[in-house]
Formats: sequence, structure tokens, C-alpha cells
Amino acid sequence: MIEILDSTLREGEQTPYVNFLLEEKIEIARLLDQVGVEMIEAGDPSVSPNVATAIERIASAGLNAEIVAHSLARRENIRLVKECGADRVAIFYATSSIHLDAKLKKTPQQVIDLISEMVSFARSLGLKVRYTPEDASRTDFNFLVAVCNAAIEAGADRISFADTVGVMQPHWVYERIQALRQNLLPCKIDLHCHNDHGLALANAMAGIRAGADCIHTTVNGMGERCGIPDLTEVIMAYANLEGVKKYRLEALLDLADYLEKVTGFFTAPNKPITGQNAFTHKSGVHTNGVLKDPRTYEPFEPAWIGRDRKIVIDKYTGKSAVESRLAEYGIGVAADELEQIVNEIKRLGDQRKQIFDADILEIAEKVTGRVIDVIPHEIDALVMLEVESHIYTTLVVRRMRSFRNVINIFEITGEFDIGALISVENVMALNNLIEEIRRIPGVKRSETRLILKKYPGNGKEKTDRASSIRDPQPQEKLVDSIYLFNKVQQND
Ligand code: HCA
Ligand code: CU
Repeated sequence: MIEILDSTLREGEQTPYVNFLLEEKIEIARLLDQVGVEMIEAGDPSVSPNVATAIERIASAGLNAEIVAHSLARRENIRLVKECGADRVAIFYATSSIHLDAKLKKTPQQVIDLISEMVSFARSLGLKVRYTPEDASRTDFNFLVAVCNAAIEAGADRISFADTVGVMQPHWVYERIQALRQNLLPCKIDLHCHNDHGLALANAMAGIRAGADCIHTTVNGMGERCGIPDLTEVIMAYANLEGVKKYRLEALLDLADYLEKVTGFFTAPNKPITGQNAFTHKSGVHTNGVLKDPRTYEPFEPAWIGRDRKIVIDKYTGKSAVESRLAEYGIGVAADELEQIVNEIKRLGDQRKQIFDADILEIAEKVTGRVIDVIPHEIDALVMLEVESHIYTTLVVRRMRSFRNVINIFEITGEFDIGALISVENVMALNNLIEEIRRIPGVKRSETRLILKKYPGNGKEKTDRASSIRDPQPQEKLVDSIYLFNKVQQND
């Protein structure tokens, strides 16, 4: 049975430009504990007072997970770990000749002596000890065995096999872990696999197959450079492919969202499981299959992880998807009408137009000649925000970008500082999103306008949307198409 050590608070905070606040760390630890990970690596207390305090607070929070603190192989650092109240110290010290020659200037025997001494010292303080041979994957095998066995003899009960620069392959990890198992004294083996070649999760799974015990993860796969395996992917891969059901799935989405929100580190839409497109179907063939039986194009029920299936209507869409979308509104159309509606959708799609439910209803109205008097499920709205004068507008923009339903954000001139185009499934979701937006620190006032209809304008956008977000052009106008709005909410 696998174990998980989540290192969002240590490896994850080594993600470029990511730093957590104290309260954020405590919230992350709490959510990780809800998921049921066996160990939480809470940080290295020598990094900064914030890190040390966070470890202290997390260690005394009464969580079920074992609290691990990272440490260099130095007495004063190990003592700090003890003072923070962590259950375990993870002492790391590189073992590859590249690191020994270039960075540490130590001989193999000096390393063995130092590790024995530091592990014994940590044990004398009453700490459990993991020893990490950093860059283990590029370390001479016999030396690796010697130094790990020295650590185990001195009292370490875990070894973390670190593929520090992500150069392993699954078959290779399998052989190496099997060989380690045969040569190491009794201990648990952790796998710390970096994702530099996109193989981190595959490598970790191969290592577990070969007899290792534990996988290191971070939320959203954060970490130095390309990070390490994503917590949700590890849990879902083991749940679905290996039948491991011991972790609680409910908090996983919250964790992924929360991390995006507080770090501004956004995951790609095609990211497995938590990515925006993970359960969205587009081509006619796929949507037709999914509407008949979702198993045709889904590896598992999205509801298992609290997500919804989505079907995109655009030029790839077939008749069955459009028919089913209209049926959701209680609208039935004749076969020839359906064909005309689909053709019109394809025509619009060819113009690269994004098609909302409001468009489909309008097309259906034109084609059938009947009045269709229903409210679209998908609601688009413009949210305008005024920001407190002492707060940088971009800070609020960054928060806004972390919400899944925010399509576009603009810094603007005039009465409001920010305008955002949002798209949600229903009125309740709209209310919730507005509530969340209003809670963003620095937001003074918000005003929301529902979009009833939208029309393509005659002009062309000067920049693509993504680049206008990254690099706002003051002369860009908030609205690039004409909208008719209806004011729904105003607050101070
Ligand atoms: C690093 C250290 C480490 C340690 C892994 C571990 C690595 O280089 O920052 O202690 O299990 O990747 O080797 O993260
Ligand atoms: Cu690492």
C-alpha cells in the first residue's frame, strides 16, 4: 500500500516566485490532513522565521499526518527542527560525484562519516530521521548503498531516493529500487521524482512496483523547475488504476483551487484531473459517444472528484450535442431545423466565435421562427471593481485570475479600476463568485451587469486576449463586442 508525503509547503514553496503566508500554510496543512496524506513536509526552519513558525504551528495543530521538517546536515539546523516540534527530520546531503566535487568538496568517506554523525545526533534529540541522498539517481550505486546503510545503522528509518534533476525512466527506476531493496538494511523507501522530462509520476509508480513505500507530491505539481508529481494525479492514478481507496477525494479540488488562488501559479487547461478541460468534450464523435454512455470517452466519472462534465458547442459539434443542449431548455426541433441550427453554429465557429447558450437559443429562435423565452444556463456577466487606493490594482487582478470562471480581466480607466468578463453555469454560481470576488483584499466596491445578448463587432482585436492580460494596453477598450447589460447588483 502506498504512502504519500506531501511537500507543497517545502518543495512547493521552492517554486519560482511562490511564497506562502503563515495562515495560508496552516490552511494548506489542514486541507492536506483532510485528504489523509501520511506525512506533511512542512518546510526547512532555517530558511526564515516564517517557515519556522509555520512548522511550529502545524506541528501543534493536532493533525493526523506526521510532520516532517527538512534540514541540511548541520547540528544547528537539526536542533531548529527539534525546537519547532516536528516529528521527523529529513536530512539531505548530496551523494553524486557531480555534487560532491562541484558543490560540497567532500570525499565519499567524509560523507559517510558526516551522515552517521548527523543522524545519530538527530536521534539523540528524539527525532525520527529520514535521510535523503540528494541526486541519488546520478550516484554511484555502491556508494549510494554504503551511505544509506550508514544512515540506517545510525537510526534513520527512511531513505528518500531523490531524482533531483528528473533524469530517470520507469524501467530504470524499477531496476534501481529493486537493487536497493536487496542491498539496504530494513527501512522505508521514499521516491522524490522531479518532472524535468514529464516522467515524474510514471517513475514514482515504477518505484512503488519495485518495492518502495512512499511518493512525494505537491499540490498542482509545484516545486523547483518543473516540480514533482501532483497530489491529485497520484491519488487518482492509484484509486482508479491500482484500487487504492484510502485517500479522501473531497478536499482535492479545494486544495488545487486554493493553491492557484494564493500563489498565482496557474495550471494548464489540459492538466489531468484538475485542469479546466479534463472533462470537456468537443468533437461530434466524442460528444455523441459521451451522451450515449460517458464511459466511451471518460476514464472515470468526473463527479467522483466533484467535477462536472462539459460539452463544448462549436464547429466540431454534431447534431446530438446541439439537440441535447436544446432539450435541456425544453426545446424540441425538427430534423431539418436541427441541421440548419448546426450549420449556423459551424459557420460561426469558423469565424472563431465562442458560442454560448444564449447564441444557440437565438439561432434556434431564428431557424424555427418561434419565440424562445428561457434564461440561458450559462450566464455571462461583466463585473466592475473599484480597488482601495493604497492597494496595487495588479494584486487584485492576480487574485481575480485564479477564479476558474473569470474569462478576461481588464485594468481600466474611469470610475472603476478593473473590469472582468465572467461566465458561470447559473445564478447561484454567479452569486457565489461575486461573493468571493468581493472578499478579495483591496476590493472596495463591485458592480455586476448581466449580459443578455452579444454581437460581434466590426473591428479586430489588436492583441490576443492572453497577451492583453499579461501586458495591458491602456488604450484597449473594456468591451470588444457590443453588450446590452442589465444591472443586477451594487454594493459599497
Ligand atoms: C533539493 C532537495 C530535494 C530533496 C528531496 C528529499 C531534491 O535539491 O532541493 O528530501 O526527498 O530534489 O533532491 O528536494
Ligand atoms: Cu526536490
